[in-house]
Amino acid sequence: MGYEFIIAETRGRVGLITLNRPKQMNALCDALVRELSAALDDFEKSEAIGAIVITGSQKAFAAGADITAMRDFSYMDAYKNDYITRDWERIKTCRKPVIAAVAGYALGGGCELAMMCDFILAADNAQFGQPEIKLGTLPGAGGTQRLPRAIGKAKAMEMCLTARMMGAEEAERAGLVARIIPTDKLLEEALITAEKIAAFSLPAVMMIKESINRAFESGLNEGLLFERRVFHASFVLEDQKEGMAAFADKRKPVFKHQ
Ligand code: DAK
Repeated sequence: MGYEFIIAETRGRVGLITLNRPKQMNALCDALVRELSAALDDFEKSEAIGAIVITGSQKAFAAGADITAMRDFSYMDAYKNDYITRDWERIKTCRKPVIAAVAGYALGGGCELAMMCDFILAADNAQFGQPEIKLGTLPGAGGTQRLPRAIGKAKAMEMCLTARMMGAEEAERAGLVARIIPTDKLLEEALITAEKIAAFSLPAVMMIKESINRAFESGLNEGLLFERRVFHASFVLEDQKEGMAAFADKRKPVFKHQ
């Protein structure tokens, strides 16, 4: 898999995508986002992959969209070309679980990219922020919508209006990240977590992801109804029969991901 701005590799049943523009702090140029989208396509298609990790370097997950690339855009450049959007949306539509393993800066589009993943594991040096206000613009890839849902209105307003960065401890307290991990252990721990998920029944994992995502897009009753229907549907899975039989037989289940 030859890419210029990312490295895509597999580790067991995990697809690992490393953002790789070190000189620009992994700033998200159009080509990088296109490659990210292509790598997600490949992992999504592959029967051998059950979970995906997106990471950066120890210094920067991603310092946002590439400012030098977009500084001279006209409205029509951005609008007609649907700037970054098509490939950007690919992260949201991924049906397999995606973990963001964030060390260093996750700013602007970098923070928005992390928030589009299913959950964030943060290194103890992680710094999250939406500093677009300093550039005379605003978060444009979900920041004004996902950040308040994750950490509440007060903190989201303060961060977006002042460009204040949030460290890992505050981010964990506020609910933005699932867990903090020492920086030098981040990738190892993210891969262990992803491998654990990937070992479970893939369709059951996908059903859980889909159901939890409904919690953000529907009222409680609609969400509960969706969950009930998916739960009932899970009885069609061979893996459900295997999982419950294995529990009764006091042995480890062997999932076939079907
Ligand atoms: N773009 C381009 N280059 C960047 C960059 C960025 N976002 N961030 C860092 N760099 C480059 C720097 O220019 C510098 O390059 P050289 O001067 O060495 O050539 C190199 O990376 C190292 O950066 P620094 O010298 O500044 O390093 P420091 O450690 O002093 O500071 C920093 C690190 C991350 C705090 C600082 O570089 C910084 O503040 N960077 C800008 C952060 C920022 O403002 N990010 C928000 C960008 S706006 C959308 C999708 C996405 C977006 C919008 C829409 N759609 C789907 C529609 C996203 C928008 C944004 O993210």
